[in-house]
Amino acid sequence: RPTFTRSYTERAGKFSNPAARQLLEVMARKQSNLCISVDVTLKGEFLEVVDAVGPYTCLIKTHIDIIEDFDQDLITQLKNLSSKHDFLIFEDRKFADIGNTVVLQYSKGVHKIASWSDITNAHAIPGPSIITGLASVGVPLGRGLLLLAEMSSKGSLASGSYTEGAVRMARDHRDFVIGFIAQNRMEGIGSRGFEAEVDEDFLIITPGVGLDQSGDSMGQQYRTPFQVVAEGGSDVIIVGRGIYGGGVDIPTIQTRAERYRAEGWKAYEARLK
Ligand code: BMP
Repeated sequence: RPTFTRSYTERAGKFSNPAARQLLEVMARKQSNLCISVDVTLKGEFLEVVDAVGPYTCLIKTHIDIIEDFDQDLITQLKNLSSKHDFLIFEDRKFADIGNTVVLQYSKGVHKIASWSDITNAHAIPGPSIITGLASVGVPLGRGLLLLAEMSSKGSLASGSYTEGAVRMARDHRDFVIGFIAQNRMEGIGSRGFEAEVDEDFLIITPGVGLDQSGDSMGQQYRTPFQVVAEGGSDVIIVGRGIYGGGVDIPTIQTRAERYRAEGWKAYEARLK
């Protein structure tokens, strides 16, 4: 039985990585496969939105480097909200450098990402050394890594043999790489024939999700939760502007978050059958 037709709870027990296990457990507990990307640029607004949508989400995705008035207190408050509402934190850092540099970017600087972010991600472009570098910091802390295998933007170069290469890199680092940012499932991709027999499971986390729009003016492309989860077999949908966008008030943001949570969950239940 392919992994994506099993329940999140059943799959949780199969992951050795603590961040992957916790994420799947939260998803089952809250009936949410919705990751909310809170791409706003002021601390106060960021925390207000996170507090408002916390009940509906399994994972809050951040771009911490866009916050203009970042300080350590933001992290303290974000972690408090993650306990209050029971969600994990995913810093969408997209590391893309040599091992030695990503170690420093992950653990040091103003943001000290490794100290608070349960999950982060990296491009495969530098080769396996990016994983070993990040793992040297993240594994002792129980963190998880997603590799970017595909992107949602028009004309993305991450396809074909590039995607295959990313999947092979992930297979060699199962303790730390928990899955992919991708538009499709990766089973069978880049397999040399024998991996198909291995009971492999990777989380597929998918951005480019929207119910009311098909894209934006800068190359973003949207599919619906049903297309992504029920038809495509993805595990987690990422929604940003579909929830907080358009300058709407907090009650509207909450209504939208619940709508995406319900749609994502319905699509998951549909594929289990
Ligand atoms: P929105 O739903 O507002 O389009 O936001 C999508 C979010 O997902 C953004 O934070 C973007 O950086 C991220 N993202 C994406 O859109 N496509 C990808 O392939 C990878 C991403 O991380």
